[in-house]
Amino acid sequence: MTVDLIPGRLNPFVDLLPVPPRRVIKAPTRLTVRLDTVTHRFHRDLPLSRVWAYDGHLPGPTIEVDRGIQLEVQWENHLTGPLPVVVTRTSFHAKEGVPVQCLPGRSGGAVDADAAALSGYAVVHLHGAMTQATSDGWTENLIAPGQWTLDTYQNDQRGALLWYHDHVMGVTRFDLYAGLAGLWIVRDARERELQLPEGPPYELPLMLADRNFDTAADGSMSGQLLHKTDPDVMECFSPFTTVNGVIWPRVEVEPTTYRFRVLNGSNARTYRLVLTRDGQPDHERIVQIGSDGGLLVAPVPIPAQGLVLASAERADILIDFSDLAFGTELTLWNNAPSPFNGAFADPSTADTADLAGLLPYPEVLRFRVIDGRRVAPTPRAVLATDFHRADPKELEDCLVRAIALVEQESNRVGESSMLTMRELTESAATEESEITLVEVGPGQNEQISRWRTVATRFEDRTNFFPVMGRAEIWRLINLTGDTHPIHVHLNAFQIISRQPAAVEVPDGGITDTTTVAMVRIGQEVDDGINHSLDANELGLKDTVRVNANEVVDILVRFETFAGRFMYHCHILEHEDRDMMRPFVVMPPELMPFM
Ligand SMILES: [Cu+2]
Repeated sequence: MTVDLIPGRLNPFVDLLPVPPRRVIKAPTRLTVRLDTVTHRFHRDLPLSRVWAYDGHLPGPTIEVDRGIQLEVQWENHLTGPLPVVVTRTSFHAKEGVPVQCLPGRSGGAVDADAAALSGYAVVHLHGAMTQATSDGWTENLIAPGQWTLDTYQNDQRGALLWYHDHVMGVTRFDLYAGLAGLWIVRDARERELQLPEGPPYELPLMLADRNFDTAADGSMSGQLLHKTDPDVMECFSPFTTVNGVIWPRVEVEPTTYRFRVLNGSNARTYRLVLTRDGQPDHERIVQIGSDGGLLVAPVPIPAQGLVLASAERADILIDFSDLAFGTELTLWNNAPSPFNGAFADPSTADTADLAGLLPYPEVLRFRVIDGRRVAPTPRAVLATDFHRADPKELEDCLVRAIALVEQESNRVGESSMLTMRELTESAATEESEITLVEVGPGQNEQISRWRTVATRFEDRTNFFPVMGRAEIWRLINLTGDTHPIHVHLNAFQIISRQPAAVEVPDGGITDTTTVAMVRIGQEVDDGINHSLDANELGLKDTVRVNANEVVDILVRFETFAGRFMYHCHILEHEDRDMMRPFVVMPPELMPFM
């Protein structure tokens, strides 16, 4: 099957990569950012699209602020309805052998009238920020069109690429898809000591996001944004990859080193980015220096298979073009199938469409070398100096909280599954247990613990009251067949371990309130997934991929701000129903009164 079967092909690499406008903040101040309905062109050959955007730009302006500079933002909601996205769910998965999610147009799906009636309620969350609870964008604290809110951002954290986006309860997937996302960069002294490029032309943000469009009566693509799902796949995986709001752009680079701040801002699609020259992977020229929470301890190569970024993950990478002749072209491709489960793919075929993997167009971005300064600064061997990996001693006395990632099929025909994060509590021997965890120790000794479900839905009672300043281990147990990028608000965390697990869920084991499973941690499953941590996952993270057949332990420690926050899956279709839960950080002195 070739991509020629798919109507609506656009020419790749014709538009230049746009750079969102910058707001560079050097002193404490108050900014006003409007949420507006505007038009935007996603590709030279597409009509204008109606979108919702911050300050009229898609993505919104990049806010760049020095560490410790407090910024107030007055978010003014001037959105006008209806939602600038047609939302549809088709009744079939494939059409003439092509999955309908690979095609533009509604594919016979009815328009979701509830989504069409959305008028523009909004709430802004700054992802990756240590923000006081009242400004963290609690999912239910909405502002209507015509209203505004004033939020305070301390920016007192490591230099890092953050991003701000909408977080409205139940419809985050539509509001981000409509365009409500922008970048936020905290800069600190350490990265200046390292003389890393700061700002264009040598530092460029790359916000990736997949989009689809409706078709006009003549079958041509209209600019109308389209969020389409089908009975087999509840997540929206759209065929066209945008970078900074433009489909498959081209960037002209001088023969020197560039710094790219990469974010996967897609609803659901995972990217595994492969850079090729003359059709062959060319990864030696890339080093990764940072991840979600800022600089790594040392530069690392990207994984040989490609740089994997699930929704909301970020990478700070340097690409050295200094050895390349004028006119040389390099291409960035995506070779991650959707839905993604962590399985390998061959990087040498990254330029090939994979319809079964809902990847009709693997193109992402083209680099073209032009004249300019020819310099190759040597990357420094030591990057972060304020961070060390937790040693096993530090973990010994930590409280362990366990969370199961669970898919529950709907009992109503045609309705998509529910995904939930089920908080577990260890059962006493006398109680009925549901999840049995078997850990295989070094001496093949089996350690068995039993757990039962205490919360399944967002509205269920709050169970997590972490004490401020005290480290905890959160154990994420994946009972589903897909990768879930789990995001924790407030402080960044360390990933302690990613372990294979053999998971058995008996028929009928998942109900509204119970979760029955046998999970053997450490037992390899022949699933083609490398269940180990990549070198680029050893820094500070705020979003962690939990692949199929996997248990991931993260070390969290909340500091500075008390209050009510959230953690959730960052596949927006999962977050919206209902993979999200609250937690409350309490200062230790209040614990006796709780
Ligand atoms: Cu998920």
